[in-house]
Amino acid sequence: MIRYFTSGESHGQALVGIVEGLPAGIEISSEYINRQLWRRQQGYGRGGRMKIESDHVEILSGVRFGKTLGSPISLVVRNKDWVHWSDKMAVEGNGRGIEKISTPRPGHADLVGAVKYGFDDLRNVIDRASARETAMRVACCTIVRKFLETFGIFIGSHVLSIGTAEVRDRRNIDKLIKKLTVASCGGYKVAEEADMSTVRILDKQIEQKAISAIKSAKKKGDSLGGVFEVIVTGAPMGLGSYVEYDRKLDGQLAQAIVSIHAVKGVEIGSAFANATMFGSEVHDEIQLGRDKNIIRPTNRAGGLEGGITTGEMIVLRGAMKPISTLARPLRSVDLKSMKAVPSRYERSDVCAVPACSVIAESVIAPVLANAFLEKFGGDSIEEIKKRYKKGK
Ligand code: EPS
Repeated sequence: MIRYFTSGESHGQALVGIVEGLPAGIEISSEYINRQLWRRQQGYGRGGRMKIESDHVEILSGVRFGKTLGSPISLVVRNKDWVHWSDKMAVEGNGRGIEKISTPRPGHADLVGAVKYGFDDLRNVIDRASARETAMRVACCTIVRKFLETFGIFIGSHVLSIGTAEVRDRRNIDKLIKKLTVASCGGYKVAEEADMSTVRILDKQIEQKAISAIKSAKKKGDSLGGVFEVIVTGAPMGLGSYVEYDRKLDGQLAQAIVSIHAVKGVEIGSAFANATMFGSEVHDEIQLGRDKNIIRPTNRAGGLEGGITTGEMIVLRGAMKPISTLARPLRSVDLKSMKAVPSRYERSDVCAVPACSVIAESVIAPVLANAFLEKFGGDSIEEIKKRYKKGK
């Protein structure tokens, strides 16, 4: 089983990660991980912090001469902003003279986190609850992603909406996705195409609308969320299981996506549209192809039936709520004086949906890889390759 842990505060010295359970022999380099870290930092609507950081990973252990050893892999991404925060976020000392934050932002973890852990300074919550943590998640998951790519499984994503700027007529983008996914590395191709847009939207008109929406939200001191779509190509039939609730791959994928900061909804295939139709209009018929092979002319199920991959493209959507740090304050309460006050503002992004789509690509990799290892597992890439060839 692949597991990973991250540690680190947003304005602390560094983010640290450990990935454990990967087989030996995966080719990996810091350069490869850095590319994904760079992708996560892009997107129109991000705040001043992204001008400070240029995330680079250091691989400290678990890799030798460019290949994984099967042992735990440890990673570090240093926070450049730390130099401005070394007093406020010091590991040693007693914090005397450092201003305490006592006004929680509605929608953030500030209030519930402080009550839960008994803090009188919300900074203790803010810094770990920050989405900065996703930089290390992406770093850890990129190694897992490389493992999947070795077996022809490629993950990509694009953004469907930001605020009310939404791709409603999917015909053109579906055509484009179809064209791009003919290639064996289809998921990668979709990601590459979306990367060419600053908001990762494949429809040019909606892209412009989304950029304008972010601009006007920024002017108003407001923020925006949106919906992104993740696709996976090359996943064979039979990953996951229906036999027990916690082995259902759809449930596991949904958990991974909702675990991303500010993601509050997930959809598998065209689940919400399916719920408005008759069964006869929804279910993907089973037909015989030219070589008497089984084919599925449609994929409304999003590549998953009974918690198991069908061999079709996996399609997942996530809904990100608007960022909860607002320049235009909402009503809040000062927890020290217990008086009504406007919520606090600190530097933040206006919209991070494009970044979120890249994070979603990453966090589903361990879920898929674990299901893959369960079926074709082994201790080294060579061993797994043999089993995959036989069992596919
Ligand atoms: C975040 C607030 C902002 C974002 C941050 C997430 O950081 P800061 O408070 O330093 O301006 O930029 O995202 C990142 C730093 C990142 O690397 O994605 C928050 O409160 O979640």
